[in-house]
Amino acid sequence: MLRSRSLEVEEIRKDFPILKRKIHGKRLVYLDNAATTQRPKSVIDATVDYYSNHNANPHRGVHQLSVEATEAFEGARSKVASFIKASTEEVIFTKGTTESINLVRYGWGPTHIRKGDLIVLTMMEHHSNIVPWQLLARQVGARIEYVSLTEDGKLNMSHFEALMDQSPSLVAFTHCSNVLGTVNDAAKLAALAKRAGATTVVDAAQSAPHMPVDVGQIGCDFFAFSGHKMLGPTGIGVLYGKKSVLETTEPFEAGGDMIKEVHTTGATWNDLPYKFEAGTQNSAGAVGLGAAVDYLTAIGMERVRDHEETVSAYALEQMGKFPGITVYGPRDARERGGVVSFNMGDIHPHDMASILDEEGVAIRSGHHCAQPLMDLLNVPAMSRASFYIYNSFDDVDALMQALSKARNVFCL
Ligand code: 7TS
Repeated sequence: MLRSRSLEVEEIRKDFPILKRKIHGKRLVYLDNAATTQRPKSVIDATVDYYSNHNANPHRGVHQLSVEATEAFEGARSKVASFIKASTEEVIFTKGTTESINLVRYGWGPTHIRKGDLIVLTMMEHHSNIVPWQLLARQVGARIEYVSLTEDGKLNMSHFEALMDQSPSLVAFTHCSNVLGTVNDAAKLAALAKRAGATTVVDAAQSAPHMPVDVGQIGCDFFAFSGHKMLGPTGIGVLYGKKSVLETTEPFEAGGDMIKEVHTTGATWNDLPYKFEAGTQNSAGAVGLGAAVDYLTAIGMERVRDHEETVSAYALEQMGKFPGITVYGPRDARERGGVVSFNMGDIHPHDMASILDEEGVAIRSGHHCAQPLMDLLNVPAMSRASFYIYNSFDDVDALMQALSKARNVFCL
């Protein structure tokens, strides 16, 4: 019996073919959802159906298949737009969060950030929300400051506000940390940044898949997330940009479909969002993402959030009782997403992940692409369990049993 308060986990699991797999003869307990989630059959079927029945190059032909492909691609954009409460012209398809943030770095950055300007980041960012800004700062001569963290892994708001007093040009922050699980109050941060005159970029890789999102209510300028972390295919992601901000953003890549007219003397740009979608797009990926949005919407994002909070609270409770485990991030599940990072004694996280794998339990180990945070916490690496809609208390119990085994193996 797979117990959960808010979701029919047993029913949901039936939709995911891979969850029937055995790993080393054991039931697969997939707890690496912050890296990538699994895909339900409806998403797999939607991409197969697209390739089997509707495939052509969207926006490029008047023949029947091209019309169908265009409808499928634009239908997916409409679904994504409703999912985050944006308009379709504000939804740009990209490869994923990383490309979305790089689009802002290259398209918006050099024309808006000048020598001596301040870029504010936080100490809990993923590398993909650090390195693009380091490159931009190096290119234009800007400087970067990082918002410090409190003992329990939340943003130090007095430091954030002190940095706002320095009138930054750009404030880029994660909505939910992929290491600490901390959920930041994006609306509050965006409002403070806006009042200081800054443009805001929200890294939503770990939030959009897990909680209701309304980009207008958040009030940010850019909002980036990945399809593969929300049941969708790999190689498809989204950049939301506020219309007025996208209008002053230069194209990131140049080529087919992003232009209105090209002459030997120059070119003019297509309307939003096509100005940012050069070349043949990953239309099958977009269709798959549309199916993932349908799947999540049918469950309801409030319930997804509630379920993850329940499972995380149970995991935090169990880990709290377990001798020798250090858990990172806020103690209260209401302040975090479905990510629990930990260390046990001196066991290296890679050894921990290998032992857990023998029990069929898939977790991630390493620096989680957040090395500044690892440096701050003075650890080289962590183990991380991350949950989604198909995880239950039983998965947490399986994790705890595997952790007991690890403790015995290392005679702790
Ligand atoms: N931002 C955050 C907060 C992330 O967690 C990730 C991926 C990214 C950006 C980049 O997303 P991508 O889809 O472009 O790769 N995070 C992780 C992780 O925690 N483990 O593997 C990938």
